[in-house]
Amino acid sequence: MISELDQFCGALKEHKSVLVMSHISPDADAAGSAAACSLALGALGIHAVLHLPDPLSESLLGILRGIPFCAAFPDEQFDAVLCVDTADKKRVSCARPDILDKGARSFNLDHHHSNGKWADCNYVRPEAPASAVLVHELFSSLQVPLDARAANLLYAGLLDDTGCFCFSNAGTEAFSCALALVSAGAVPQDIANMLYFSVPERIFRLRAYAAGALRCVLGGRVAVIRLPLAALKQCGAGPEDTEGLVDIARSVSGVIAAVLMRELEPGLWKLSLRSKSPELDVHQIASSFGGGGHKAAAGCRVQGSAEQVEEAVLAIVSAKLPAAR
Ligand SMILES: [Mn+2]
Repeated sequence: MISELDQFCGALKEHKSVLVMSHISPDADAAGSAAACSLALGALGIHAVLHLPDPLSESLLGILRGIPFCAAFPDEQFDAVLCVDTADKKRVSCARPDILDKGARSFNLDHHHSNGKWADCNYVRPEAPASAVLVHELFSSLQVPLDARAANLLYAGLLDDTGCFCFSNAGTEAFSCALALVSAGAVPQDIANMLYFSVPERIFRLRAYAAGALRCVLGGRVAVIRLPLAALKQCGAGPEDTEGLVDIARSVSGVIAAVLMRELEPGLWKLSLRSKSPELDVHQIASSFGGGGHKAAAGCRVQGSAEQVEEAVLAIVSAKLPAAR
């Protein structure tokens, strides 16, 4: 029997030119996995262009060093588009999103629970700890040898999506993939240095602000951080600098659910939700606001004043909190 992955790869190989993209505000798994896909297709002689239009943090630019990509929409025709780590068609980051409806065959490779297999061809495995793991499988299905460059890109995605192998998705699949990537030449120390130990000063100002703004509610089991637009401005930081800030709330002892509320524009908030308990599914909470993600990490957008948004989300969180032990 031909596997879902082999079918996906077989269909992908039929194309001569492929535009490779990922999701809005890409993280290391999105950017690293998409970049590795472009290398795999290139190795097969397919013309693959990596398109990353969103602003990228210094860390991600470090991970992508030496990998060609374009921020502006490439002025050429593609017979296929490959979207990596993107649960929803509306979340594809593309300078010309109409390409998804213009006849090019669409491919969707992802590990989000909320992925509704929205493309013409889909390889979606929600139990995979990172899209990087799926791209690693794609290399073997396409019979493309994994070189150190691709291994480093994928290792960055795997490391980041498993919270440095700290989250509930850090199981045997994550570790066996890590072993394969390191065997193929990924250098964990280099990737950790780029992703976690090259933090610009403005981000420390932002972290200091976030730590100061932290409040523990609902008996200390939920931590909330509000990040209004003015705070970003005050720290000289941009939206791409807020990645990982929710971990300050998650790190507090006794906290089961962490909520980062970031103001996108007056009256509109982006919520990042994290759960430390297998009994609390934050994907469910995010979906009740039209968002999504994973059981332990999810996000959504909510309209209203800071007080209204916090009250609305805490009402749902408190209803779903597992009983205190
Ligand atoms: Mn991912």
